[in-house]
Amino acid sequence: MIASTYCFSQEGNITINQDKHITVLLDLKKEMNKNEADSERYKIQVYSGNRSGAYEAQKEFSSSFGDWNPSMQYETPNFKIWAGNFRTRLESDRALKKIKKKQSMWKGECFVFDERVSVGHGLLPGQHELCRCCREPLPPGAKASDMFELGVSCPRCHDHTSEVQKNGARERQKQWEIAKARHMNHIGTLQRQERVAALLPADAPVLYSFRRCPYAMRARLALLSCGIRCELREIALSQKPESMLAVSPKGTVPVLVLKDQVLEESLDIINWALHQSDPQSWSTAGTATHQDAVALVHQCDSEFKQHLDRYKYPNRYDLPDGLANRQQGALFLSQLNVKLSQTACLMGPAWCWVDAAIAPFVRQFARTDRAWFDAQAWKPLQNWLTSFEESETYAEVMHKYKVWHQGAKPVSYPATPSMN
Ligand SMILES: N[C@@H](CCC(=O)N[C@@H](CS)C(=O)NCC(=O)O)C(=O)O
Repeated sequence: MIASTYCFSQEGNITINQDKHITVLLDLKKEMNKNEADSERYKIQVYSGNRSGAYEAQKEFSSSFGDWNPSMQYETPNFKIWAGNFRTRLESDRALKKIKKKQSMWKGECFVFDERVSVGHGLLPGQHELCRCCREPLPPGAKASDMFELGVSCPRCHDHTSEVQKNGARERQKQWEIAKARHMNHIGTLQRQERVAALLPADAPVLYSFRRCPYAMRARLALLSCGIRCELREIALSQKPESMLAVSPKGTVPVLVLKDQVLEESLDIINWALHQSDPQSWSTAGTATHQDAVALVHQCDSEFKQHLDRYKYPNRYDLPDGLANRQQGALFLSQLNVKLSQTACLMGPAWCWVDAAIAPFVRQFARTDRAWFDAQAWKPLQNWLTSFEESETYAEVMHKYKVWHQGAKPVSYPATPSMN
């Protein structure tokens, strides 16, 4: 990159000949910044309350501070408006200062947060912790209250969440503690990622992936089970990297780039991985139930996935709600439940590729309305899903990586040196 500056002090003219790539790089950097994991950023909560209040606050806020992209989030029991995505505390504090007191018509206190910490309006001393459940500032003395449970409830939200929701929060907290105990930073510090990257073989396969994509999850599960370490490139679906599209123009994840071939289908990746080595005996090939296994996964990927998408995103399909599709999807889940009431896993006593291929989709379905899912008479299915979500494997598979960009230092999947 070359940038040259000529100053003509006499005339007071300055000509800057800027390499055209600089603008492109700056745009790219801006985009990267936007995509970086929110958990590493500071945001400002400007509203917390009911839905209509949230819309109102969002509208009002956008008219003055549209650049800070106020977005609506739902965290039981409140709708919240979060604005900005600031890299440093200083930046967010400056932004907070600009949010005038007049806007305190918004219910509650405006504050900056980076997961756990907040400050009050106008930078008055107001440092306090947030409840990890409702993310509202903890009232004084909250921690001594019977209604306080770390990660689960505080006196403010205790009566607004059901026991099922509290149980969900307990699980989340437990996962977080397990990860912490294993020194597995949820966001993965750079130094740590670099250390693990050193474990990558020179010709490691490259896996383009997206953390929450169920197809990518199943591929990562298989790669982990088969002991295949890859260079992981986390992508943003809204901005797929050129290098990925160059090898796989269809633009879906996962994509596994090998020395001599590119695998663009999650099931092909699973097959390939199982052919390399199968230390956990995940393969059903050659067994009497192989055809059933393939048929079950096919049913998941076709009918069930269609219902899942419509249940989850009815708006995208012009549906008033997703309830009919929930009912249809539930037929498949009942079928799985019957299987799981006979054996611990879908194809027998041990977890195999079929469980890995289907569990990420059941997870998505369950999370669309956890209370509803938990209320169904599907104990075996619920236990199967919970033990998956509580496993170390799951924690590894769901490790958070920064969005990859061309030129970034390679990062390893798995992110934990001891895994595989
Ligand atoms: N049949 C493919 C489906 C993969 C797929 O649809 N992945 C989604 C993410 S969950 C995707 O990449 N969609 C592209 C997009 O949303 O732009 C596979 O099994 O790998």
